[in-house]
Amino acid sequence: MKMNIYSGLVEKKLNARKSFAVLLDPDSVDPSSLNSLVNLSEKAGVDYFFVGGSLVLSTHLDEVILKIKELTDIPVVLFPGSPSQVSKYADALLYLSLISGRNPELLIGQHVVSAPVVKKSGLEVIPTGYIVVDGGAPTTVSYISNAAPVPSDKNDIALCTAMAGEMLGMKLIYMDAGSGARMPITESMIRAVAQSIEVPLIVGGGISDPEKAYRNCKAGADVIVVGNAIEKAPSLITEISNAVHSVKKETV
Ligand code: 1GP
Repeated sequence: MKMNIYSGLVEKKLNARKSFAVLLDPDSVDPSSLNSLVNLSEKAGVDYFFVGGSLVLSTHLDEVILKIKELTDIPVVLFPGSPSQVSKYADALLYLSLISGRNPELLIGQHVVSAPVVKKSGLEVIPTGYIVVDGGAPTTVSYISNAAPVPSDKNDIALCTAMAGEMLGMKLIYMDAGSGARMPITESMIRAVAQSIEVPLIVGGGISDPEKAYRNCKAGADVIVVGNAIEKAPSLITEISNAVHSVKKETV
């Protein structure tokens, strides 16, 4: 099994280097916006493209990924909202198990159904414990998952969930307040979780300014994911990338 993306993440964590991932929802990007988003990302030193969405109504996932690949070497990581969002053209797949929920379909059921397709894809598969945290409004992910999010002030629940995920073998923990969340995850929750696990920690949902991205990294996030805010204001790509990469080892 390939482990290039994951070993890169682990190495960066060891060196306290933070990463910035731009989330692209295939439903929201058209060829011209994709072109400029990729160019901006390339110039800004973005580390990864995460591609996926809770719904993905469009059928051009392969096309979007091939286009990104044509324009840049920035790795493409699938962040699928459903088993249909698998493309062999990506570099890796976050194999998400919704460990904050109690919906067996999203813990293991859909994985069983999609396992042969995922295996055949040849993708680097990264087992990821997905923790949805209340972001102040019902988001697509909380509705679709039919699972209650972790209350935003219950750090203990989040950290115990992350610890359990790590001990079950998850290689990444992804804490998400949901796309367009009104309240991004608090730094105190990020800190509590980061101090309880050794695997890299991804944080996303409702991050809309470079200061918040910076504070999240200082609190222990290893990868910051931003989608919604960038769709509205693409120039944020440069600002957030600079903020994330300015967090250096000695300041963490
Ligand atoms: C959502 O974590 C991602 O699943 C990113 O959220 O779109 O709010 O940046 P935003």
